Amino acid sequence: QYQVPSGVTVAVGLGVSGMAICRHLQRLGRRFVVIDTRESPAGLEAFRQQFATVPLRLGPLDGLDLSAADEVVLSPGIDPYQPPFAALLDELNPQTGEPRLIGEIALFRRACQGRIAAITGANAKSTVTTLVGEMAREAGLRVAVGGNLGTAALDLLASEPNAELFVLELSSFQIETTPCLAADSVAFLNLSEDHLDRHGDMPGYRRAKLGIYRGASQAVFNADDSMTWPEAPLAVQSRFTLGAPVTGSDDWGVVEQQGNAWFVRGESPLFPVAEMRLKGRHHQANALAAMAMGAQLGLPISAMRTVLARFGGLPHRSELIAEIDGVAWINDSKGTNVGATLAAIEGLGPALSGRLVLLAGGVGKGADFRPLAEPLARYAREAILFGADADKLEAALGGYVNLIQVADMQDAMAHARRIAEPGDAVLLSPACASLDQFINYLARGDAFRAWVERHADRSSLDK
Ligand code: UMA
Repeated sequence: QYQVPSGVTVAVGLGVSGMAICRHLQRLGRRFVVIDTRESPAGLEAFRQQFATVPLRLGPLDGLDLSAADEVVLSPGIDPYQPPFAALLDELNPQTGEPRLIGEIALFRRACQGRIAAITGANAKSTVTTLVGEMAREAGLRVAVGGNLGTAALDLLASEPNAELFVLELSSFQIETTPCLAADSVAFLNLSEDHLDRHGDMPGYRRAKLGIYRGASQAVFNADDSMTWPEAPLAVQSRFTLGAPVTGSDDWGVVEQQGNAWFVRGESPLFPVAEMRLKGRHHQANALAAMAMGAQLGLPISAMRTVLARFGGLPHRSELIAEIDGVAWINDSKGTNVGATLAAIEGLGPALSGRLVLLAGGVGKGADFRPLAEPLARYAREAILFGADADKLEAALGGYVNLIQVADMQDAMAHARRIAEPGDAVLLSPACASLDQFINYLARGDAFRAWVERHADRSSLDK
């Protein structure tokens, strides 16, 4: 039994957000206690050093009595629908009139003085967040960028107190515990299967993401993906499409003019797609979404165009590491779900003179891998599978593409090196989380990079 003292705030989770929540509560001078379900969470040392006098309870949640707490602030990794948190879902804090169960982003909303732009979606949200941040900076705004990507939102308030605009990438977990974000501009980019182990099913996952629209004054969504559309119209809304805008609309789109693709807004041409440094259809959608948000935030097209001509992409997202003997080695370790891997295959496949060698596997989070089968049949030489859910991948892809199962990513890379031919691309886009064999997707991508760079050196020595 652990009864939380009355009148305190409870911070749950000792990860990146948990530490940011603690620092924020301390800045506010609030009394708080901290809980983590793990016996020895990774951040324990750092916590004890920074918050020596703050009570901490570790281990299973049974017997935890939260009834006296003012407010419970969850880290995104904690499911609010499990006991003892679920019982608080409909309760209000008598002091603020807000729900007693909230997350880091709700605290951020309360404290933030600047404008907020927020981006969600199953995939590409980091790229669009980064683009919008760069565009705003190019236009001369003081801007802070973070959230699910990079620095935790609450830490931005302390590190960039004078920012005029906060550009946040938000996950479904973060939105779920934010009663009303009331952002100046939000974007919901796309929806495909991910995190079903937590949200139960696609309607549950979608419902969580739709929460980004709560209280928003302007919104951007994907005309080609009806799952992203708000359930009730907002005052200002812009749509983007990879095709031509609907006649009479001011949608953002792409049209062919005399053999060249142009970005357009409604019927007005903006600039040729070829000016953009990032290649592939999926990046055109990202550029359109970023421009639509930029326009809502009052940024000039010239600044947005400059950034698109310069921006070369983020690490671990379809990142070209090296070409060895005519074979491109591409790190898309951030491809942690089927939608992301599909985007990488369909973006890269048509551009190759050879074929794709796909390295995939890890923890599948309950996803259906079958949507990968057709595109792999079209573009792949072989799929090399490893990790916890390799069998599930094999069952979904067998008969469509040549397959082999190996023990781990290192073996997959060695095998890829043997079978790849000049003009091919070896693509690490696992469609799975990495947690069975790596600390996170960054470590997986770094291991891929290190292997490629070692072999690139050796290959140039050989010559
Ligand atoms: N955990 C417990 N018990 C606890 C607290 C956490 O077991 O009491 C576990 C969680 O189940 C999870 C891990 O610890 O497996 C980390 O969870 P967390 O909430 O402590 O995570 P943070 O370190 O605070 O990092 C979170 C985001 N992580 C998640 O949502 C899982 C980070 O996004 C984000 O950068 C950070 O906050 C700052 O905002 C990472 C991520 O993987 C990149 N996000 C998912 C995604 O992009 O698909 C949503």
